[in-house]
Amino acid sequence: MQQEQTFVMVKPDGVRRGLVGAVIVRFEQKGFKLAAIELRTIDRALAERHYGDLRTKPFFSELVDYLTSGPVCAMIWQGEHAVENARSLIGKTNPAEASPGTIRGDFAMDIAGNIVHGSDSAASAAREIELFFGRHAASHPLDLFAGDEVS
Ligand code: YYY
Ligand code: MG
Repeated sequence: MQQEQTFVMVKPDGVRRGLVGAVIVRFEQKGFKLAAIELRTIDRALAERHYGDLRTKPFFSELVDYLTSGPVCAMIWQGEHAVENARSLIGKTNPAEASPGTIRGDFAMDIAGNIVHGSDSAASAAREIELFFGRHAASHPLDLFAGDEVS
C-alpha cells in the first residue's frame, strides 16, 4: 500500500471554536494515521511563506492577519493517497459550496473562516511539512508506521 503524508492545519477560528477534536476524529475515522501534531501561534513570516502562492491576491494581507490571530493546530496525517483523501474530507474552499459531510461543509459558513487547511498536492505537502515541522520530518515521510499494515 503506497503511503503518503499530507499537511493539515486547524486554523485560528477552528481552534477558538473548539473544533480541533472534531477535525481529528474525522481524519481518524477515515483511516488516516496521525504522524505529528503541534499547537502553536505562527508569525507573519511563516504565514506569508505558507500562503506564498497567494501573495498577489487582494485578500492576502487579511489572510495573513487571520492566520496569525491565534494558535493553529498543525498536523501531519499519513495514509494511502493522503493528499487527495484529505482534500475530499475537507471539502471545497468556499464552505457555502462544500458538501455536507465534509469538514468545511459541516463546520463553516464563510470562506475567510473555513477552519482547516489541507495541502493541494504532494509537492505542497512536502513544502508545508518542512515549513512547519522541519527538514527532518519532510525527508523521512514514510517510515513512521512501517510494519503497521492492517489487512
Ligand atoms: O486550498 P484552499 O484552502 O481550499 O484554498 P486556496 O485557494 O489555497 O486559498 C487559501 C485560503 O485563502 C482559503 O482557505 C481561504 C482564503 N481565501 C479567501 O479568503 N478568499 C478567497 N476568494 C479565496 C481564498
Ligand atoms: Mg490551498
